[in-house]
Amino acid sequence: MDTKTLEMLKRVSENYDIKGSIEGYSKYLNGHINDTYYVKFSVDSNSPGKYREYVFQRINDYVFKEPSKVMHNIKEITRYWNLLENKPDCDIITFLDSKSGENYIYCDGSCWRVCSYVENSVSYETVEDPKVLRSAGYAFGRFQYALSGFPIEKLYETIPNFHNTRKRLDDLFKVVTADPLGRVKGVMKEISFFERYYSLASRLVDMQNRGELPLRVTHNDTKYNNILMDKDTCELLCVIDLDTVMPGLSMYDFGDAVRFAANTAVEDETDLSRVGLNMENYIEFTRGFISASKDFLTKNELENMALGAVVITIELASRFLADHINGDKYFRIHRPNHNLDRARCQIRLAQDMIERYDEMCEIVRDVYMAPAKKYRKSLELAKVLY
Ligand code: GN1
Ligand code: MG
Repeated sequence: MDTKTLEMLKRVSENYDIKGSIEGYSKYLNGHINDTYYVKFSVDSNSPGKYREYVFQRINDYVFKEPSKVMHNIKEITRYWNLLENKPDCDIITFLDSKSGENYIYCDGSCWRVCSYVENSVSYETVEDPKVLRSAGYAFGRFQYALSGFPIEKLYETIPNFHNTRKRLDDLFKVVTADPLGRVKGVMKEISFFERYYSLASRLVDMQNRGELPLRVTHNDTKYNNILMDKDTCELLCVIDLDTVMPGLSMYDFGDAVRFAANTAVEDETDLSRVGLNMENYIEFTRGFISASKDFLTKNELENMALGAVVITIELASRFLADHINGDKYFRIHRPNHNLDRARCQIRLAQDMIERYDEMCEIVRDVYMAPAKKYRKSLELAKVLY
């Protein structure tokens, strides 16, 4: 154990009513933004088997300029969630109150929060069983449904224009012009992709600006690994990573999940021949998500779900590429050119989605138009996995 980290975690823990002393910790490596630690406390030195497990997280304030607003959003939706009459069959992560009663603290100038480790839980990076992905789709659909009555004006837009894809592409073109590290010459082909698909990528923002799509409370980071499941039964336990819960479009949550979980390869795959849309995964996710949300979504939202997947994939590709050109300031990298690899992978995936777009739309339509019996069956199947 590194003593500096240990001391820091200790100082954080002193702000909470946590008993015992730190027995060990490990760092999670999968997030691109925050620093996350699993921390184990032995409760009583006389009975070594007794311990409590927590997750400590330092919020990245380069990305989240006002962490207290992030935590405000989380507090508000958690309160609402806990008062729901019809409890959703999947939970959301709850942060502990500090000694001063807030769901976060400041330590050494950084904002931290702590939650109990969810026992026997696991989160997956890749989809082993598409049926479990259906269950994940159900969880994210239920998330939106459960929060559909939440007074949206209570939420801050913690990262302004987070999914304003038109602006994301404009920002990319600006950094291309600035070219602070001379990296642009190596990515001309990639840049032309964004020029070509600029208007396609802007379509949802334009529809939103014309008032054709309602704002919802959205999760905005619906990666498969943001769902905790029971290690043994794959039962849904809870939705995590509530940092970007904000007003948004329903299609972004659908689309981002598809982007991550229905890729035939990982997010940063360098062998682009392995990258593409996994249609079986897409179908299963669609079934789960739509079965949980179809009753409250508008026809226009349902009709544009597949577009959400295309748009969000192009958008993330542009964000990775912009960060590469800008010197990797936003997304944590684990190797040189990592953000470029990520961007190329997302571009390849978006190209594949564009080619198969009609089929993607057909599938969504088939699922939401399915006669009640068939629809109920798909819902039941999703529930069997609980
Ligand atoms: C970031 O850190 P992580 O993995 O939870 C990013 C998302 C991206 C994602 C890509 C606040 O999320 O928007 O989709 O990486 N979060 C933020 O893997 O920008
Ligand atoms: Mg996140």
